[in-house]
Amino acid sequence: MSDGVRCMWMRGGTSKGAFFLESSIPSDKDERAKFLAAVMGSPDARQIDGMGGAHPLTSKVAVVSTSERDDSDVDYLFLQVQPDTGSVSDSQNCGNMLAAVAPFAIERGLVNAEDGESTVRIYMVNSDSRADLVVQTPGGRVTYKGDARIDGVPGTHAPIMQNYFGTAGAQCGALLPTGNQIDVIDGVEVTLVDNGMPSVMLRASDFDLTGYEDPKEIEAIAGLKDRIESIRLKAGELMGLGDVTDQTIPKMCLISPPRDGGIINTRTFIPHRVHEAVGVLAAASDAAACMFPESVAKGMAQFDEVNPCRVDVEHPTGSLTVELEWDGETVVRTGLLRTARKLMDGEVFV
Ligand code: NQM
Repeated sequence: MSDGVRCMWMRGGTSKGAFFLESSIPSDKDERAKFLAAVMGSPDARQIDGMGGAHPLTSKVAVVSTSERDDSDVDYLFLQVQPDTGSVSDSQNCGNMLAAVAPFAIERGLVNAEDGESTVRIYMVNSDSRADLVVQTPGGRVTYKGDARIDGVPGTHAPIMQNYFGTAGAQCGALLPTGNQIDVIDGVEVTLVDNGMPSVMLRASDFDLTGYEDPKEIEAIAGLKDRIESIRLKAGELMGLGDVTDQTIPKMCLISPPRDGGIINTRTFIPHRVHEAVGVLAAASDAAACMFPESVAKGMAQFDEVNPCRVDVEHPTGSLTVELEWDGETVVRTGLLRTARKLMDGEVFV
């Protein structure tokens, strides 16, 4: 039998996956990809011979190390393992997994905890930007128990506050990568945006959808995935991301008017399966796009002009609250509440 590799399995927000110290996995990129695909049991849509949960949201990896930067305690690299193909991509960041990076860093001794609350300063390698996370640490130990509730996760848990800096244009160079509030691709009006997650906003009604359909219902509509993918490939070029065929960005967000007091309602292709909720940074990007009066959200988005503003992005299983702070031109801070939980600490065998 091969040797086991130390690994913690954690839920971060509405995602879950493997958390490794960088030093415990192969450093060569190809070797690392092979190793992680084997950990998850890919390529195989069911991931039956591995730990993955047969969905992109449960086939995620966080690689954490001590940071050499003055402004950060740890570096976080996010890797997405696609269940069916086994491809491993570093093209995107993941704000849900990020929620668990902070407690993981404390649990593994990379960061010392205070009595009460501890702030972990994280450099996010994928998007070359930073976030400060506040973790509950009574008596200097991480607790996962608490009263915070996030939609898409049953029960309540300890709050983890996330403050992101420098997310506007992190991967595309500008909050509106083409400089336009509207672009037209394949005859469809879109808004291209990057507030930490390159995203394409589309009106659900342009695809004969209400926008309130269940993710499975949307995935089953004949021809829809192909239309969305055709727009995605062109949007990737326009956003300066190059050929995105094998990348997990940009995300494709179908929007419709909010029904529950939120700013907008969403159904997001990530980019091929439809999210059961919404990605954290995807929601941050969607909310930011809504602030532009001529975006595709015109006539749908409901917000007032306070700064920082707090808005709810509606999704299939509830809503996600995003706080945006502006400097007049762009977003300078994005705040989000998440929770996380340690599920397993041990060794994984490939
Ligand atoms: O947008 C899913 C998730 C994500 C990404 C995805 C995320 C984010 O919900 O910050 O968290 O879009 O692939 O975990």
